[in-house]
Amino acid sequence: MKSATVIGSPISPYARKVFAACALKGIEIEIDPLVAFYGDEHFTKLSPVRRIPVYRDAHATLCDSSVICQYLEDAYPTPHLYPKDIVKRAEARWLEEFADTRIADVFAWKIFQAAVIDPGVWNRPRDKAAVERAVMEELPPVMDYLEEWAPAHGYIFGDISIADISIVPYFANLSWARVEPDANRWPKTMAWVRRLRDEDAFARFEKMGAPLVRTQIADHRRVLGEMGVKLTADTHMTRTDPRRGPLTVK
Ligand SMILES: N[C@@H](CCC(=O)N[C@@H](CS)C(=O)NCC(=O)O)C(=O)O
Repeated sequence: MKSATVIGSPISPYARKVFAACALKGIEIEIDPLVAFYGDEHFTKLSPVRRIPVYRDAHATLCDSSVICQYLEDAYPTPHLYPKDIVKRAEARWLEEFADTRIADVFAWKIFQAAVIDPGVWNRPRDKAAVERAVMEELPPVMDYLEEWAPAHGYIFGDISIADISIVPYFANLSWARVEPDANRWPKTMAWVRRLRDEDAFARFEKMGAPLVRTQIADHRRVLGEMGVKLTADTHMTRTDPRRGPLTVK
């Protein structure tokens, strides 16, 4: 049995990208559901930029979802998550990069942060105006671009690839911020996203994240344990005060 530990809360789209890759590769994971910003000193040793997810198996301890997914592909080549065709592979990597940067910027750092993270982590009021501004001005160009790539059937490059895995988790965070892009305006994208969110590799972890958004951070482990999630015996979340990591750029 292939097994690994992933440090990272199912609330994080980057963590769910890694969870989905592990699920598709048949890797059984134990989760330390560390919420971003709450890592202790031992976590800083594993992740010097203090970001989740961190992946650990018998051979490696790795930071960064893209590095982790590439490692999983190298270590466990089937099923392939990167298209074999060189051009498609490069395009898939570009879409991964677009997800990790621009989609993250709008969906996570602007919308989800103002709606959920600011009140839940930083004790700041929910900034409805900031959410509305991002939804009106910044979301549409991202959705227009995705609509160019979204397939009418199946997945972007035939089989599920790193492109699908990287993009789709952000839509759950958008739902948790109570934002649903218009399916009439972006029909292909919203149907493709729905198909993937219904797949076990995504749905299972989205189900773990959903209740946590409405749960006190101190109770996350208990709630996940009650859901039957396989948790690590130890946690890197021994602090109760949140701290931003050292990176100022996204
Ligand atoms: N490039 C990283 C980004 C990971 C990331 O930004 N994670 C967020 C949570 S979704 C985090 O840990 N933020 C903590 C911080 O910025 O201090 C990856 O792909 O894993």
